[in-house]
Amino acid sequence: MTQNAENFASAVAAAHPELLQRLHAAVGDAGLVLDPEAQAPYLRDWLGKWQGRAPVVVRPRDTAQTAAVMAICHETHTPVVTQGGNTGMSGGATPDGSGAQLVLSTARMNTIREVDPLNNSLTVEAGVLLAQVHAAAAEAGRFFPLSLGSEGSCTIGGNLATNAGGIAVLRYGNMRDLVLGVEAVLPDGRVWHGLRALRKDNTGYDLRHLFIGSEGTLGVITAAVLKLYPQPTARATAWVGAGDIQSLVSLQAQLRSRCGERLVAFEMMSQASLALVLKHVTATRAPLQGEHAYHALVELADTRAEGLPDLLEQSLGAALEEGLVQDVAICASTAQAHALWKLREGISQAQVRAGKAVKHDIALPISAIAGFVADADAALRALLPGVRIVNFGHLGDGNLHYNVLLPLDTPYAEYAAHTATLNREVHDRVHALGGSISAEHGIGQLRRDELPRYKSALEFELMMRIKQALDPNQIMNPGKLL
Ligand code: FAD
Ligand code: 2HG
Ligand code: ZN
Repeated sequence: MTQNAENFASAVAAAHPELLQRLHAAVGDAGLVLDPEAQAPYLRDWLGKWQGRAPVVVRPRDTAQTAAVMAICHETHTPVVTQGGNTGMSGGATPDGSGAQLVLSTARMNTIREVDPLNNSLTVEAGVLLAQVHAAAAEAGRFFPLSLGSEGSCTIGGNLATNAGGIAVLRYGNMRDLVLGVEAVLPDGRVWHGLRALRKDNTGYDLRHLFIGSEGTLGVITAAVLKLYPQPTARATAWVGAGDIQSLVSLQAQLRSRCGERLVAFEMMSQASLALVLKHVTATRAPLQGEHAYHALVELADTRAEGLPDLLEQSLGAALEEGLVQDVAICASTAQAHALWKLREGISQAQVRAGKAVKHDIALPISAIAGFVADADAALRALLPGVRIVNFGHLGDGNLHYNVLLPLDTPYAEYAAHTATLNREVHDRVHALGGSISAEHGIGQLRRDELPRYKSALEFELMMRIKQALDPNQIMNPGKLL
């Protein structure tokens, strides 16, 4: 330990002597992070938007150690912020600035407990990375479909706690749809063993769904049973340029009818979003000649290759002839498909480099998207002339990342003021159309204060009652979600 770390450790020990001793007894040296330098990555989110403090970062090795830690926190009323890969977009995994909230990292709970190809299921601990789940499923000749740009760093626990979405929801659903069972440590340290591997179980309330999407506010998810699917062996990928967003809305409906389950992704990006990636992400090039107001990345997949390329070609050919789309490029190789996905997955990074983003992760009925975009674009441009709108997302799910980029050097007070105004402009419109202000990123601390405006009083009260029932001492991720 450095001198600095020793000083910090003794300051923590002086402030919380019993707590630290008991935590040490529960998780040992390897499970405690006291060195401020080693703690730093746990105290800040990846966007650099939130910075917190914590007396200690605890890294339990397994469910039993997590239960022991939670029992201690329950007795001492110590607030706990659970953290997986720390890739969240809403500040849910960052402690506040009080220095009182302990961070519980699941990083060491990273065992794949069982793969059962006959049952098409896989049991994993919460700290296993999504990419590791993909690899384990593939090794068993199966497929786990959740697919996010952050899959090399995000964890299954985080995916569950945020009910993550991503690029394959259109075909397979979001994380909630991909889970058979959950194991969780309750705020008082008891373990709920809900690791059932069943597709049918009507024995009362389905408690796993309470933990999915709960953002660390009801307990610590320690393991899960995930659904596996047949491994698609053939893919056909294309890029499409269109003159307006309504054409893409119509195209996705047409492709759904023509291709059925084989349509696995329909991702949209505006010309401004594409231009951002081309400018800020290395080794990328424009997929089509000329500019189009909107673009889509379309992918079909199947366990049989026969007919797949023809189906894509014929479907997009028909859309071209009809004038629904302006241009199409169909990939001739896997390398070409990777290059297209790099464009889509580069948008988040490009935004970080290009400006200060005011993000809106919204869901709308797909039929309302074009009207919303026309209305919101006009309103925002009237409000802030020259504003950069970066509109992209999972069009096939009705999920837009309707982001606004302010210049990188925007002073904090101005950024905060614009954020409040833009949020209100966008979210009021979304709400009026029956949409959601968080489609897939969760509420965290980013949207907490906005939530009561858009949830009915009854819905809010029911959520509060559930929180009270499971976490009466309010120690699980205080200041997030509710
Ligand atoms: P963290 O960020 O560590 O935590 C997120 C929340 O879950 C926090 O509230 C935390 O307290 C809670 N939590 C974490 N683990 C547990 C646990 N074991 N028990 C209880 N609570 C827990 N998200 C999407 O939905 N779709 C996308 O397409 C998408 N693309 C992304 C692309 C990039 C490049 C990046 C950086 C992020 C993207 N995300 C996306 C956001 C993020 O990756 C997801 O929200 C992911 O599910 C978070 O997982 P994590 O392990 O990093 O969780
Ligand atoms: C995506 O779809 C992610 O790429 C990130 O959900 C969205 O950066 C964003 O706003
Ligand atoms: Zn997304």
